[in-house]
Amino acid sequence: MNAYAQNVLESLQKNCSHQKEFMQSVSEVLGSLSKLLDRQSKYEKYCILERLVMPERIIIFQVPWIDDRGKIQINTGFRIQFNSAIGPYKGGLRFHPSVNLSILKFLGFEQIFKNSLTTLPMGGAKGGSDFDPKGKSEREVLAFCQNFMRELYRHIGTSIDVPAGDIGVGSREIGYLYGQYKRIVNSCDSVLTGKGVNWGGSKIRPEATGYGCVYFAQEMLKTRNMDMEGKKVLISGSGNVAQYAAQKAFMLGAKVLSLSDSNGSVIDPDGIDEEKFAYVQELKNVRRGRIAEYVKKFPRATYYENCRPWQLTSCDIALPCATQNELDLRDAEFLAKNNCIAVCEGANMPTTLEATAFLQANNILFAPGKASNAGGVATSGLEMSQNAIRLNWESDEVDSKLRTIMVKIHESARETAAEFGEPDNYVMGANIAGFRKVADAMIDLGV
Ligand code: NDP
Ligand code: 2IT
Repeated sequence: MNAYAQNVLESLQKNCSHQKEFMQSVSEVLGSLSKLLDRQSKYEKYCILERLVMPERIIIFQVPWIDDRGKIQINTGFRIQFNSAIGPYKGGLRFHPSVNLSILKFLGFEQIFKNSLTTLPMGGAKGGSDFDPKGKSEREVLAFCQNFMRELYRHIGTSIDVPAGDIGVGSREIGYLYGQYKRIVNSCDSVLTGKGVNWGGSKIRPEATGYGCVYFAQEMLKTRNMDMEGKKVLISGSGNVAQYAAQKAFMLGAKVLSLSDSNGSVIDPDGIDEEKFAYVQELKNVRRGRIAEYVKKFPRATYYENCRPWQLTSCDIALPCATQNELDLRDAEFLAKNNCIAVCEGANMPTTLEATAFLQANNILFAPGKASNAGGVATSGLEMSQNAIRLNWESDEVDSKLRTIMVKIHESARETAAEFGEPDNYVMGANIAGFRKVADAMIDLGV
């Protein structure tokens, strides 16, 4: 590793060694900037790495709310405003019991480079709470969202910080959050993205992350003269990203063999089609049920309790779309042994560092989430544009802009990687391309 990057990493380690996910994402990024830093001394002169690894602002707040038994519950709310060099802070909110500073700092840090890659002017942020929406009533979710926004509203704004969804925050939660924001500030200023289409949302935003991930996979396959037709695809997760990755994959002729949730995985040897997709949408988005139920409706499928999909059957393409560190070295070894062609991340950092290194060493195409799942935030950027001009674009138009952005991200990651002598290294290409734009902006803006 470049000596400057190494020094920054070591001093960060002294303060943040307990923040494992954050250290993991920083070491991946700094590691892959080495060749650029060897060539360019200006980043060290301006202390860019030291400034980049420290959030510009962290907001932590109390969220009290009243449950259905009338008891007061208290959760912690967070917003990490990581970097605003190229635009207002932008990034999702995650509601999940595992949420802590390490996880949100890793997500906010990744978001800086991802947003830079989208070609749109958006800085990096992330936020959320350790609140668990699972098993809560509609009223409890509403109460939590309203009390979360009761504090968050003062820190956000259309030119300041624009939150959106992530794990546990979908269109229902965005509605409750935005409703409360509007009530407090008396302004329809569209401060969140992922809104419903009837109240300022963009068409294709729900689909965007999953579709974008598959568009990126298509581009990677093209480099080997292949396409999605007839490919066996394993997908983890069954939430927003997984659902639409599955839909786009089968629309392009692939056979989607799996979905999962935190309890287990389903393998469907016949593949998921439009009818099964509609069933999963109703199961997960309306009834908020478990993926285990899938096999009752489609008995040719098998449910594997407490298993992730990767070693349950062989595949050509793996799309991890659930959560961080859900594909490890042993999974990677299994994929390689069974001639997997590509792993394209729909989730944020789902592949461990060891698994990534193994996949790359074994000539498996590997796309890091900051490139391949950027379609979600890119379409959030398009939602901001539509809100600013007070117009709504049709689905075809948004989808075609999304497709163009994913092709450009692929091109820029690949061309940047080639510039440094490793054309297939999408991790290096995405990190350098995303970093350069932000770092040069930081230099332009002065200290
Ligand atoms: P959802 O809440 O809609 O779905 C999350 C899915 O992942 C669910 O199936 C959930 O299962 C599963 N999951 C969550 N945590 C775990 C865990 N610890 N172990 C196993 N499974 C788990 O979230 P999204 O689909 O929006 O997000 C999925 C991933 O994509 C995340 O990494 C997110 O950061 C990333 N992402 C999302 C974007 C978006 O636009 N929504 C954009 C870019 C990235 P269960 O129901 O059991 O919890
Ligand atoms: O991780 C992500 O990019 C998201 N959760 C989407 C963020 C956004 O602002 O749309």
